[in-house]
Amino acid sequence: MTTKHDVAIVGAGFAGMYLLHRLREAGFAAHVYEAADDVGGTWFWNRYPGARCDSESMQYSYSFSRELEQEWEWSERFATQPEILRYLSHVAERFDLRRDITFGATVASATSHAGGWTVELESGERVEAQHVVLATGCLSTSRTPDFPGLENFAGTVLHTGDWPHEPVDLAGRRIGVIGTGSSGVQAIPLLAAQAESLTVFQRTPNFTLPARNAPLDPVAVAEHKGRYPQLRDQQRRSATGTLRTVRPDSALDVDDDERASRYERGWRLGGNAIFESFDDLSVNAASNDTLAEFLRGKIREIVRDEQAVTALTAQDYPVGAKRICIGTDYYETYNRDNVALVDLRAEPIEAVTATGLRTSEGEYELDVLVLATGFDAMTGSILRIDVRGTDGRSLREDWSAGPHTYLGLAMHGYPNLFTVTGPGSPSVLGNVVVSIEQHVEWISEHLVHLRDHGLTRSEARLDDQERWVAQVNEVASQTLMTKAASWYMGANVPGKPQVFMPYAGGFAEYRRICDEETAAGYSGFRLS
Ligand code: N01
Repeated sequence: MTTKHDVAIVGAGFAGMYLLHRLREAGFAAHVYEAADDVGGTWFWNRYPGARCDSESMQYSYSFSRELEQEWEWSERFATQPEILRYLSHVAERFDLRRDITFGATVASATSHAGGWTVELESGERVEAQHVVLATGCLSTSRTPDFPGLENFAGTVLHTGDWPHEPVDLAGRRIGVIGTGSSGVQAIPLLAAQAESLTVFQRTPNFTLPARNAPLDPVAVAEHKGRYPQLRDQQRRSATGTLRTVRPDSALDVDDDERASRYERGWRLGGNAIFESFDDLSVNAASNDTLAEFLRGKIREIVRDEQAVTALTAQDYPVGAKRICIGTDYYETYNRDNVALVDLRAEPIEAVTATGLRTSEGEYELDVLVLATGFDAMTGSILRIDVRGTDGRSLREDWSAGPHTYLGLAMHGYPNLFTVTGPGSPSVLGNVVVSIEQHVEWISEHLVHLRDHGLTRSEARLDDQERWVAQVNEVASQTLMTKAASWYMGANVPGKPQVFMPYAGGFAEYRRICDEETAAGYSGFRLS
């Protein structure tokens, strides 16, 4: 027997969960297919020590339910992974979502036909749906580089993006970590505190800002909750989906004392506050250099070992061109006696051996190897599914030179298929929950429009799509974001096309464009 839905949703993270709720409310028969055993998406898998969000909890949460946002109590400024997972589990309970989610269901393929889509699960089960929405997440396909000899390692190999659910005893072990992006930066201080020794293998130094995480003050929380409607609205009308207020001048327009004082303030406030200092840090290389120098100065102040300082300050790209890291005691950890930093630019990895890791300088003996090596970002989770559009065309082939979408929401040649926070949308460049809510609402409204007008098919027009791709590239080229080998560019996956994937024009502008599309009766789509 084949199961039939109006809408099949892939993924039960923040996006799939809200979409299910929204579509149900609109009267659609929607069902979610989720590979994991429960809700949570990226927050289900990323259970490494220290995992927490770098957007503030009062802002990184659903705004669609007044009751939900009033009743949920966040405990810290930046919520830990377990707390976010508890929140999502609470949301699933509160809105009775699990009854329409099949867990342990990995989608293998999705094939378009005249009546909609056939979705096939890895189990062989087939599902029919008029529409499919890929709510598969931007950072959910973890990536293990092809290290020679990895399979020979006699110790334990762990990936931050696929951390075991049972406790891992790391006490007194000799641990090696490869990778110093956001995941590595969060895990390293906690691993160092447990390990006999911790060796960090760094290829590219990052810029890390102090989180200044703290328990939330109940008075401030009550005040925030009292103003939630207004503050959520402010987030929606911002460039980054946050309450950040950026000073409207250039880092080059003020004298050295004023510049240093603004950066000091941002450093003291923690999180991303330092980006409030000036409005040209992401577009003006000379302004950006002043921030880079300030941050290198902080590293020199904190870290005592000269060799470590040299490796940690050797960034050769603008601040923010690789995603900024938010850490707690990250640089301080290099002052511990049991921590060593290995600069892979000076001594590249040759192989993983049975007993450790060998670089060009020799072998480091290890019991545990932690891979904080990131994700096949933005396109990985979409292309893991064999998506076939009209006339059997393949999304993997169509995107072989980089993703082409219309507004990061839909693709020409793939009618009735939608993506949440897909490439070509702002998604990862801000508070992703705000982006998710906007996409979910746009898609739901679009499906209601189709139903109300007796339409069964919606396909992005090729010329509008190509215009959007050009616009995404044009906007990115006006920023400094393309000036690093980052996962935004697909540069972390060998062989992946190097194009800047998210829309860098800001969330508010993007929302305006999407609203315009709706107001124009979806002129960028062929509806029939
Ligand atoms: O992954 P990454 P991540 N040999 O790709 C190194 C979000 N996130 O999991 O820079 C040696 O950033 C690689 O080196 P290089 C957030 O958006 C959010 O840390 O390619 N090293 C890099 O140092 C974030 O940006 C939160 O030279 C290799 C590291 O591995 C995104 O997820 C927390 C290598 C990978 O860094 C991804 O973060 C965690 C190789 N072959 C994640 N291959 C919060 O909200 C890779 N590396 C706080």
